[in-house]
Amino acid sequence: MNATDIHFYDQLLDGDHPTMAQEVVAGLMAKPKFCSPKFFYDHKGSELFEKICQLPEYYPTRTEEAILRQAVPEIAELAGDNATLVELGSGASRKVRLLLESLSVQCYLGVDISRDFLISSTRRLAADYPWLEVHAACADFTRGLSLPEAIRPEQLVAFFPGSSIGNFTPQAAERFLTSLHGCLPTGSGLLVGVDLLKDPHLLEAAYNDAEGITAEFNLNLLDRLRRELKLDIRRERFSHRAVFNQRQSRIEMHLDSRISQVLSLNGQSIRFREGESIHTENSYKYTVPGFRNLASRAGFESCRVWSDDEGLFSVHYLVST
Ligand code: AVI
Repeated sequence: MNATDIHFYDQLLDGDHPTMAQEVVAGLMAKPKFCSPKFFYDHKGSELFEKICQLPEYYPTRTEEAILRQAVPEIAELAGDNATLVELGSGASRKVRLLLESLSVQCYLGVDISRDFLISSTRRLAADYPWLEVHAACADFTRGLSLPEAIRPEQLVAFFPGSSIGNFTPQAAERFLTSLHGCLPTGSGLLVGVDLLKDPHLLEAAYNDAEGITAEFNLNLLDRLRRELKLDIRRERFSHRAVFNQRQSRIEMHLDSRISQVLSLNGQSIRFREGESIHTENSYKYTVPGFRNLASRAGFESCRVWSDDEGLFSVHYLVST
């Protein structure tokens, strides 16, 4: 194996799942209309998300990184020797470098839905850490995680950073953690980043940045549907909106139709009233005890929680019981 070799598994087409076109049509025919945020992440969407992570208004990334940097000696102790690190939604695999530099890790598996992005990021990891055995699985882990046979089940630590858990509803997050619990041996670790409930002004600013990158990220979804599903949907006919829903404790992202319009997809007519929205993302914000309770209902015991001085973000080390 040379330094840039990775073990690659394409799991996206495994199993009998609806296609992207079927999922999108069902969402656009529903009332209210929605589209899963997992479809944000084509190559351009993944690049835009990396830009969001650098924005001054988007505090989660830098706050989580600072927490991880401080907590890494304790995380190393909890993870033990020769761990296998499984990163869910690995994206650019940037934060995991903090762990690879300090933990005793033998094997890494990155799991992401964005194929090219996953391959290039994991190849960079393999080149930068020649001692590391690098695996990459292109998969929609929102449907559950399937560990490739080559992954040793001992000493597993799953890493789910960035508060991506917040993009599930709390019920779906509990189901997801329960299914993760089912495929991790007892005693496995789960290091998960969870964004915290805070002043709604700070939250809304994080999803309405001055440069308009988040708007671009949201609207890029329409470009993707236009290109990949041959849907006559035009970005200039929609606008980005992000608001905090206090009752549900979540930021909602929407694409609002600027006009009344009719689209046709797979022989179906999809009608929009002026102002009608496609709900594209929820980003739930938790309290530390609220998230701990959710994790415990899914079979994970809380070992340690770290957060920043301002209480913006939390990182939990959970153990599968
Ligand atoms: C990936 N996920 C945790 C981000 C979030 O904050 O919900 C996605 C995002 N959407 C807009 N900005 C960032």
